Amino acid sequence: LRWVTAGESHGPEITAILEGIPAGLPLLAADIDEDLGRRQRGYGRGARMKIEQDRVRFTAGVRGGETLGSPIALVIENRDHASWTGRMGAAPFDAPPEPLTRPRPGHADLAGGLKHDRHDLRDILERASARETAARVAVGGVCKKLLGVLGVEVFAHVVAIGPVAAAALAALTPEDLRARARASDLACADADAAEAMRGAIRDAAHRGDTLGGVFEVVATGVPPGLGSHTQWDRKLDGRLAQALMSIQAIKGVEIGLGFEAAQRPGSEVHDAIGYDAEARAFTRPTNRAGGTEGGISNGMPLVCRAAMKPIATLKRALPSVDVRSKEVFDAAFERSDVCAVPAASVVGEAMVAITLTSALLEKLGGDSLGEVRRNLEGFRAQLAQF
Ligand code: EPS
Repeated sequence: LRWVTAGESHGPEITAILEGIPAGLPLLAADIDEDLGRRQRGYGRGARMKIEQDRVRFTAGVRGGETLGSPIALVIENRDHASWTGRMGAAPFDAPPEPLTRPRPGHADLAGGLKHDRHDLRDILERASARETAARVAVGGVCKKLLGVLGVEVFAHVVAIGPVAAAALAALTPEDLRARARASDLACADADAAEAMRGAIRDAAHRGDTLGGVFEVVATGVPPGLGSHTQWDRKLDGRLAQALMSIQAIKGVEIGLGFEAAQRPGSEVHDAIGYDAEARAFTRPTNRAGGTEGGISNGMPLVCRAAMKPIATLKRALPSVDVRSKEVFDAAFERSDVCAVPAASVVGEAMVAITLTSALLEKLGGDSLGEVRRNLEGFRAQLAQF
């Protein structure tokens, strides 16, 4: 599987090209639009989301509601571009737009300006913007469609916003967890915690501040054997960590117990192995490994968490330096989200789906949906004989 995205936040559109999806997968724009809508919602989002109404347009790779096996091109319009044509068009400007010269601490503005020798920091922030994640969610939507056909479900839920954490929800089935999270405007399965989270976001907004948090991505129905112990860049846990860490504002990733495993003795970390003769499958009474051992999926649900820092665009801005005059000023502020953790959780879902699809197609091969399915059935029959 190969994919790239292109597009600036206030440019005309966001684009993605996805190559390697087998032919014959039923695929409708509506399948993708549902996730695009979820990414836009969520308590704590700012005014920009009232302007955008993200919808995908397939411009290649899909015909008559099915994939062709050729590269799939996905396009999402930036409605806000209409207000930016004089500042974001590709043709030379009639009059140069006012440059943005006061970098926001925590954003890519300064590091990117230094790297690319751009003094109008808009040249950096337009691409660094999390607007790009709309394209990731679209790519992830295609992957989720394929995974769904193969019995793999991926969903995310928010487990903390700022200092407010959701209760441990281990007693819930994945289906319940998913349903509760989907019903929440914070994507949080714990309704009491969600109420406190809303309060924390309101307080941060009043202070002109922003809030981060933690989301968890769960994948069920993942067959054992994805990824590999044999090489560093083929390890599934490493690939998931990279995929999640690459999301804008993510500063930490855990799989299973994660950092907590470092504090416990081995007897309270590793998952004992059992065997269910009827199902002809190995079983685990616990899933503290989070579904991977040795960089390979082990058949248990995959559980990853990602920590998001608070958004760097602060109404009550931090001190910064004007990159032209070198004078100290407050950092630039136009408008911002107060908290985008629920949105980031939808992006996390997409990144895990893309990573799993990639690993699954490596394991199974196949150029048509029928071939992939047959290969999965064959592998499952092999596992039952093991
Ligand atoms: C973002 C700044 C805001 C967010 C944007 C990410 O946009 P604007 O500068 O237009 O107010 O709304 O997120 C999206 C547009 C999106 O679709 O998620 C940033 O600087 O990263």
